[in-house]
Amino acid sequence: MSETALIHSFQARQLWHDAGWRGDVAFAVDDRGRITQAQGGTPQYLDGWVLPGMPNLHSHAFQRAMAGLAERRGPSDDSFWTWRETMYAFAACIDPDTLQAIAAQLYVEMLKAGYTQVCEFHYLHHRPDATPYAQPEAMSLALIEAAREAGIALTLLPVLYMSGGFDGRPLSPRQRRFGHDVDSYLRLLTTLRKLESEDLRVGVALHSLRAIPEQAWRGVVEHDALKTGPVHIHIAEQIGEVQDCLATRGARPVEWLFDHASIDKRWCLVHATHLTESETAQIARSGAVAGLCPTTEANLGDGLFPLARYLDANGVIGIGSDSHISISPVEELRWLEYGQRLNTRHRNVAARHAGESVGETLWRAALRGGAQAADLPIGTLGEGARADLIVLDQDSPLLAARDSRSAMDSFLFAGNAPMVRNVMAGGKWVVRDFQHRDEARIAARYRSAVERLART
Ligand code: NGQ
Ligand code: ZN
Repeated sequence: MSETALIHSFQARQLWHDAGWRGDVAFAVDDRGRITQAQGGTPQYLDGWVLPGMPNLHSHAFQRAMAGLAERRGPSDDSFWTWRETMYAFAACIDPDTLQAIAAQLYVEMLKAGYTQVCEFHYLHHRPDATPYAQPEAMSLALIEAAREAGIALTLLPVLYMSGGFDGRPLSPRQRRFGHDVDSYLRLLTTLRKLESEDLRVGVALHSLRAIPEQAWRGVVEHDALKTGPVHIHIAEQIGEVQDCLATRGARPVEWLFDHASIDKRWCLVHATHLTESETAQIARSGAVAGLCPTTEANLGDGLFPLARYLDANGVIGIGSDSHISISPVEELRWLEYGQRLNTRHRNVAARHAGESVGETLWRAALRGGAQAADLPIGTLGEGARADLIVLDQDSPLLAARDSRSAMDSFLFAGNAPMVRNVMAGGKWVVRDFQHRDEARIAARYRSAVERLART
């Protein structure tokens, strides 16, 4: 076979670039699933709005199967902390096969919704009794396999989780299966890094400041293993966490973090909800990504991120679906904007300059920040990038009579039925006419897995 036979050519009626929509754009995809300048045969015409797929920078896959199971009021005032107890009880029932079944279903749903990459913030490492699996990386492998089945790019972030509170207290019985000492964690990281490929990046996650004892901190953040690749951490999500940090460490979480690590573009600060003005400016200046998860933050009653101030300081944002109460970049971005509108009683908050579109501003920002947090060549359809794209449904009545000034806002604000019709991930059509290539089998396996869980 000649080399050109492996190049697939496309012609898009409208293609999204960082600078906006462009009409009648030709592009090609090579056999590695990357965008190439080279030319292939007759182009396939994409008769719709074509956008780079969205990276999902924060996921705890197993939590998808408990979506909707924590919405009934308990005996006391419900909060993030009571939700966490429900989540821990649920986490105790997940084994590698169940995790793979849940994650594959989740990743299929992500692709159908327009996410073409996911960062897994993965801490469910050991058996429920906290002993390691025969293969200590068994749970990580379940996630890798699920991503392969679904066809989504994965940034796996094995989580270091050492203590159960800011005072360095030991993990509670239900947290013990998450735990590592630094050496066993580094062994896991080394094993997983050997598996890196075009579709799999391995980074580092520190669960939170409260999960790393103060005396272990320096050894961890200064370790060579953290000198390259992405580093993600949960931070300042709840007021209780800010108060505990002040009480035990004499500083607010973001303040403490910046005083005890060199925070730069490799870092993703997940949630970063409760910030002072100077913390907001500091994150923006550092170039780190603020990993926003608006539907989860709403569901858990976290609070609202200071979006306007942060964007004015040129802060980098990305979005994640976190607890997976909702799987849709559209809904994340819509909630991000609507939270700000409800809070400020103004409109078009994310658009900081007259004439700017909210939808375009947010999609563009989340592509850029998501790609940075994922540390993969994604988020653009430029030369060498992964061919990760979504094609909107040209038959959707909501897109009728829309032009390049209005299409993105109609996509993000007007749709209830999904408008994502076709999805290419790594150069392969994984979703065609709203159907994932393997959705029936993956859904059937998911159904039996959750039915099994419901009986335990
Ligand atoms: C998690 N989720 O690790 O899944 C956390 C809850 C914690 C969110 N923070 C546990 N949304 O923060 O301790
Ligand atoms: Zn999280």
